[in-house]
Amino acid sequence: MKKLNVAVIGYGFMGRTHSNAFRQAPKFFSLPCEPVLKTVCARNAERGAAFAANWGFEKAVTDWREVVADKEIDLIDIASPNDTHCEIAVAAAKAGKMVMCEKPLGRNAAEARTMVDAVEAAGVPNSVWYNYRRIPAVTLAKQLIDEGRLGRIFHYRAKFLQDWTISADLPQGGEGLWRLDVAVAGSGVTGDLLAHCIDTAMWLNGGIEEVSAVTETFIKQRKHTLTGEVAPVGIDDASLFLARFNNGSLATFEATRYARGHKALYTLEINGEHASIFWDLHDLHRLQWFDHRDEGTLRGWRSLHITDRDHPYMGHWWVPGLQIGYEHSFIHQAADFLIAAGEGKSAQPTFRDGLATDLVTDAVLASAKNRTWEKVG
Ligand code: SOE
Repeated sequence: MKKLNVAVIGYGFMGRTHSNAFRQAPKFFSLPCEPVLKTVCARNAERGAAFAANWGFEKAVTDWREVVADKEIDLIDIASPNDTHCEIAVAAAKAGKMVMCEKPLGRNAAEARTMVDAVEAAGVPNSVWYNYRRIPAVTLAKQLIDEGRLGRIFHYRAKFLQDWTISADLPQGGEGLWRLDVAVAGSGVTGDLLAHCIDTAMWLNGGIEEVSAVTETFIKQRKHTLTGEVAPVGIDDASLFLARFNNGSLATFEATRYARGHKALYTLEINGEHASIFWDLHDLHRLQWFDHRDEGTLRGWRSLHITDRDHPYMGHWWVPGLQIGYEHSFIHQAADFLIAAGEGKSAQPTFRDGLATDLVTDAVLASAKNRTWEKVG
């Protein structure tokens, strides 16, 4: 089988999810090419070497420019902090490489647009890792909506709640904590958590027309890991917004890292004329479904266990009734990407889809700052 040489840039949490995805995808999916974990790029040489040995990369390098210049590399997968995405993606596309990028695509829409221009000018397959689209229950929700089973959509409701930054002693910046450093991350929960909610929402329910947002930074100063100095915190700790979709439905979105007790509670609910859907990341293999057309005496919320061979992606896994998990959403995306790339195509969400999300997050931040409704650019 044709080999496709992969370089992964970054060796943190996302470096692991992506590397695992490329390792597992060919074992469970029939792919047009075999991904080969050629090179991992890590700023810390020792950690990079350990990562390479653990995941089976042929080598580790410390400068991403080496993999861009390496003629053997076919696909560059960016799993490094947000401030590196744009420069690496543009260079990779110019070198004719396929490019995958961890979300959010850019720190803002201007960066994302530069990245879209680069991959589209080069004509290279691309994709952004908004992994929750490929949780089978969420993919099934998309199918049910596209089949028109909900009828006209009235409401969309999404939340992404965490609690890991409540302590005022937590520093900002550096490995693991760059998400708190606005220069690196671009924004706080808006780009990190709401971006997931927005990506799924626009996939399921179409484009967002306008938003009205409020954000808050609860802890105003934190020590910076790299300088040792106490510095102002520039990220949003919580971000909430109202939205109107192009299809006329109304939405509420909320993301925070200050919801004590919630670790990664991503929930979404859609209310249509005939039916409603509810999904919860903490119970990710279930889709809650209510259909008003059911016989009155038996009408009620059904809890669908998404483990059957008829359900999206599940025919590739074990036997009906046995669940899969979070990491499988990345495996599904790697498989979908490699299948599309085999035909020279991109896999959704493409860089252009990633830009659409960044345009909404920019509008959310502008709305919160200006205290106005903002049209999505
Ligand atoms: C933040 O804690 C984070 O790891 C995000 O960066 C991921 O995108 C999200 O899926 C889980 O939470």
